[in-house]
Amino acid sequence: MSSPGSGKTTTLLRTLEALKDELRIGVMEADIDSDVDAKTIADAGVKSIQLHTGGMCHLDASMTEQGLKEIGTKDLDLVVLENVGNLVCPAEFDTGAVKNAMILSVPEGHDKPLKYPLIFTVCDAPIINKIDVLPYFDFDMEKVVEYAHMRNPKLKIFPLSAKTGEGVDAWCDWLREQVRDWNE
Ligand SMILES: Nc1nc2c(ncn2[C@@H]2O[C@H](COP(=O)(O)OP(=O)(O)OP(=O)(O)O)[C@@H](O)[C@H]2O)c(=O)[nH]1
Ligand SMILES: [Mg+2]
Repeated sequence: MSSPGSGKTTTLLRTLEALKDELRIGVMEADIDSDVDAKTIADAGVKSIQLHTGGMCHLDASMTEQGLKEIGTKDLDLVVLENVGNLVCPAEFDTGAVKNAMILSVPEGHDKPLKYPLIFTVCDAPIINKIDVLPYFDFDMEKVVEYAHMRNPKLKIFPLSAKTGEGVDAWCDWLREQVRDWNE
């Protein structure tokens, strides 16, 4: 989950690059319209489908269920669902996901956990993306961590750049751990 353009698809591409040789991964891309993101993922050689919400700003569990039937989970270790770009509605609906990650990108500002509390409360792992542009923004990394932990002290926070790859290893380690724990 994240705002439009904070880097869900780009982070996913980096993640797939790191994990696709060890895990069988499928991607379900949700958007109001178009199949741009599903094509981007398919071009990277990963199984993907596009879900359309028909104008709605979020996915719900029944749409996820339909998506899982379409993609077929028999030969997959991990299915990733990219929700519609929005910091509000996706947090209000349970997609049925085992774990939820969200992305806040540096240009959006460090105050977002104060202004959009629910998404930071319901997610397990916030990613702070676009750290390569930190020199150009008044983004306070200590404050964002403090504000996010006010919402949920258990959050594992991953600052990274999907563009340069910095910080992606720690995020992928966490994801690997989640898949291992789930399969045990
Ligand atoms: N500088 C920089 N740009 C990035 C980074 N990650 C993504 N971008 C750029 O941000 C823009 C949006 O990235 P996407 O990955 O399409 O974002 P998204 O969240 O999937 O967008 P929607 O699916 O439309 O909500 C693109 O121009 C990316 O190249 C990053 O770490 N650093
Ligand atoms: Mg996207």
